[in-house]
Amino acid sequence: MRKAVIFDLDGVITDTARYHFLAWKHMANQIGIDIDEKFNETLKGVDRMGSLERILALSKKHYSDNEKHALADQKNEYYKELIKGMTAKDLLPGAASALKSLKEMGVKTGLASVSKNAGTILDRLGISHCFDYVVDANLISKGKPDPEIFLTAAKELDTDPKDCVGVEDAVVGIQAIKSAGMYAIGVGDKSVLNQADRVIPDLNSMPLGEAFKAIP
Ligand code: B16
Ligand code: MG
Repeated sequence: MRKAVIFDLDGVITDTARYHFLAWKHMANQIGIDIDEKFNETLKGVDRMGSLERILALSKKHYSDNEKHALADQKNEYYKELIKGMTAKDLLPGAASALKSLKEMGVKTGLASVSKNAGTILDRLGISHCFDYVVDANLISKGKPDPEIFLTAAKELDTDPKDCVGVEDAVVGIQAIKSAGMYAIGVGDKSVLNQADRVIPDLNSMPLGEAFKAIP
């Protein structure tokens, strides 16, 4: 039986994608770039500086490292304002019950988010205590699709990667889970997350109980 489940945050436990989009759009508009929701899809699971690089690639202007850091800070300040009002109401369907059931089954739980705001968001959602280990994005040197973040979670949970299940909504996240040698559950669209071992619409469909024991 699998011994640990490692969850992504944004798009799996809560939907902060909309807030990231509004904050990036606000920043981009101030330097004469516009982005739409379709473009925002390409930023899912990509870390802060990686997302900024993708946005700046839409412009011909060159930005120095100092300018880039100032723009990233500007986006983050706006994003922090937007997430101020988050509460347990912002948990995605099935998230709270899946975490509770796994605890009752004695399965360890971890969080693998590249967001430097993950700790704050977990506190606002009231679920910090539900995880045995949260990877601090500040300690990770390589973002998804590199497996580093999932391997770090497995190590800290003292569980062999082959005994872990990873849960992700982003293509790069599924790639990271598979490269880590774990079983990958995608949350979202089967045609997009086609590298996952199984795809579910939301955490209400998370395999639990007998279904969890049956995961190969
Ligand atoms: P921050 P996840 C990711 O969270 C988001 O999907 C991505 O859109 C965002 O750019 C990234 O966190 C970094 O977030 O600016 O707060 O550090 O999906 O890995 O939970
Ligand atoms: Mg995500």
